[in-house]
Amino acid sequence: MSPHDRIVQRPLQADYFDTIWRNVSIRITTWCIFRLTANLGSSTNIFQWGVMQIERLTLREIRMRLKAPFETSFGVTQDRRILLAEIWADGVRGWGEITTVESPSYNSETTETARHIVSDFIAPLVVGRSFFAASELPEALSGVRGHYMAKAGVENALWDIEAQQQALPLWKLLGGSRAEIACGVSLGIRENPELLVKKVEEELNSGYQRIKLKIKPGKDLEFVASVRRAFPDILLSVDANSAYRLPDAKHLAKLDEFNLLMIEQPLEWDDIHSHARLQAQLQTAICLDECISTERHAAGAIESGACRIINLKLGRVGGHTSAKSVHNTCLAHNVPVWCGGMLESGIGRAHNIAMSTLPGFTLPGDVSASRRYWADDIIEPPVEVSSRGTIPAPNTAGLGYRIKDELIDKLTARSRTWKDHSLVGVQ
Ligand code: OSB
Ligand code: MG
Repeated sequence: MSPHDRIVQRPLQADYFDTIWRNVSIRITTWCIFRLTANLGSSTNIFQWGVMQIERLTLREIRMRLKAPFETSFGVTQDRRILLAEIWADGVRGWGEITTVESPSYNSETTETARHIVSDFIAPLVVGRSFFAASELPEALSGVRGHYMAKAGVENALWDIEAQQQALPLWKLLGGSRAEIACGVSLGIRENPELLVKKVEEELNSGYQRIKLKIKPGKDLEFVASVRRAFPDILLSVDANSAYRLPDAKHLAKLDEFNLLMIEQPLEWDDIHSHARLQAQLQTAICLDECISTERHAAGAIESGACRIINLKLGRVGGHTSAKSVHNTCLAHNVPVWCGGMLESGIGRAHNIAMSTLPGFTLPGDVSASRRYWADDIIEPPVEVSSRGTIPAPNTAGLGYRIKDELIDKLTARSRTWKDHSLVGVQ
């Protein structure tokens, strides 16, 4: 019998099972190698397999009143409607904040659009599923276009869970490299320059390292000139929240004489190209905020010369996974980043602190003390800023702050819970 005959005579079925078995074992081996390397990259314990089975998601809207109204070029805010995502996986609870404002005036999202998107699309895609890592969320939610803040609130809650499962502070899980972060403040538009100068003095006395002034047409040059005259050497910047247009270039160039660290988002919220044309006419660095929602936006803005600095907001870019990739692109291009704020409650603030420990955050951010915003924050201890204008990164697992459940219940205006009904015994 020739070898060829032997092959032909082998029962067909055995061949078939052989192929299947080989396929299955290759898949299992590949999966094991993938898991081990993934764990090597993300954790100190390579035997920690960390599957997160999402048992429950509660989306609640809390109402919180800012201590003082905050005025930007797009309006005045005092009463906040904040969405919180509370997620349970394998008996561990994680929290995320959806950092929308109430109207579509900063970007196109609102608290109400985020509630719709989480309720009708994100929750059904997430509850009952298992994830090896929070970084899988962007792929799982890729069928939902845009709505970055809605996605971020949910993804960030999973990052909190993953950090707790690995017994790591969130900032360490993210790859943070600094034990404290540098803080600045963002000051709303004031009635007159004298009031603004008084407020700046107060914040400098508290230790803040950088002052940012909100500006709009008619409330710009005179205000900036007064502050610069009173404090010739401080780190000073301005934020226009898209209040100007390219034909205003000559007017904006008058800001050059005030030695500002940056002009943040002078032109329209979705227009990177015009910022490149404006940057060519200014000495002062442009910093983009509203324009940057993805790593591709960041790369495009940097390569086209639309900005020299990027304000990185965790919600605006869709959560920690995307934030890390925007951060990495900026670092690779030597573009400094800093952490922006969205008048967050303590939960969003704690996530901002964790992100700000990444190595590319080389400028003071808009992350400041809880007491500047709230009479009673929803985390304990509240975020406090040292007399050197820094916040230490917490050393306990996860977000690193205790969540004040009772207070959150009291502030809750509405809430909805999704459960994995295939799990027995889940309340
Ligand atoms: O443009 O950075 C902004 C607040 C709401 C919306 C947009 C912005 C801001 C702030 C406040 O500047 C930053 C903070 O103190 O949280
Ligand atoms: Mg801004």
